[in-house]
Amino acid sequence: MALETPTRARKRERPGSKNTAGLDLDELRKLWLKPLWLVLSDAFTDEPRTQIVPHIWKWSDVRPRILEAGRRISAEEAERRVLMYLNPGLNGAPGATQTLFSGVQLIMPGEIAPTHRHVPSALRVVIEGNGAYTTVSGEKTLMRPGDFVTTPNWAWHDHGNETDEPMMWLDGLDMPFVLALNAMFYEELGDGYDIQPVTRELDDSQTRYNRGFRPHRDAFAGNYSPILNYRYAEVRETLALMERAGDALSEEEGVMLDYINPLTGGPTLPTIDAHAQLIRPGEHTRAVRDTASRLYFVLDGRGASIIGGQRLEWEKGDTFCAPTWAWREHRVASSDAPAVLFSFDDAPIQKPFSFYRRQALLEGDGHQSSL
Ligand code: 1HN
Repeated sequence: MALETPTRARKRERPGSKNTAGLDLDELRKLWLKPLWLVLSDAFTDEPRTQIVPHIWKWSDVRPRILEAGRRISAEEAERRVLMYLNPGLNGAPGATQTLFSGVQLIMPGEIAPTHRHVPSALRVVIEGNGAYTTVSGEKTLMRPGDFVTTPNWAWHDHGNETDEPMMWLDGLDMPFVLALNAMFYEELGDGYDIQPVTRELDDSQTRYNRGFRPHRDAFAGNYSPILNYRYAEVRETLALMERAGDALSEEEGVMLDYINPLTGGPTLPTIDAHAQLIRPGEHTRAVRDTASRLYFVLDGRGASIIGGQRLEWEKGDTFCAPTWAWREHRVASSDAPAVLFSFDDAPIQKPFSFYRRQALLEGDGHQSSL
């Protein structure tokens, strides 16, 4: 497999890595001391290492189980009725990657998920259902399939379903990152405020900020996007236009767009970047890898991806993850419809510190051989 970094010499064992130099390691251990040179090569690896493994959560497995949870526990009792997507490399710890949490949430007709807030930033992508709401910081939005909804750090948020069908969405949070920093805070708005007061018109933020305008002398000062809901219908229109215009980054990522904070051009949340990409029939994207870990959610269609040498076949509603520095490429059969992948990643955590690196596979035909 053409998996070697092209410019890199083979790794040698570092000279001092086995030399205890006659020191009494037991005595040192009791004093909470240890020679660095014995472990240097485990920590300072040539390239990123991760315990995260590629994995796919099939919607056909998840859907009946979350609906069963819906029969056994109320949204209010659960507070958030979520089945977590666990990475098999994390020994049951919450997290789909080392920084990103994901899961599926269900709200049945007539239910609410009471108002709370927390340090982790969150996003939702609607899987099934039409018209249930999320309210964030006094703005309510009715969510439709494929819509991308943001919930910034420490913003009050509650959900409810006033429709007559179950509502299911994908949750994405930077929770494992916040936990790794021991920076968690959480609180409930409390008695009488299970549903927070709605203080703004429906679609207030979309109308203000998603049209090429901005209120004159705008007072918005968040480090996140002011837009609450990015409509999937608009994403599809833009992807279709980009495809017609032929301005695809076709070789590497198909026709791809980023969800942005219109005030900065940057990501919608300070820790999470989100994207949508169209993979056209017959397309097979060039393998790329970067230091971000990410989750993909299949908005439409079906196809297959090779992630770190592992082939994952996906269809609408499935979620899969790509570990840090794993090559990833996508394909859709010529006989299939175009597919749309939503993805979110932790690149914004890395970029301010110059940790972020990206590479395209240039050898051969630009593809991994799959296992
Ligand atoms: C949370 O607050 C939500 O608000 C969903 O819908 C999933 C997972 C872990 C921690 C908080 C929500 C969550 C969560």
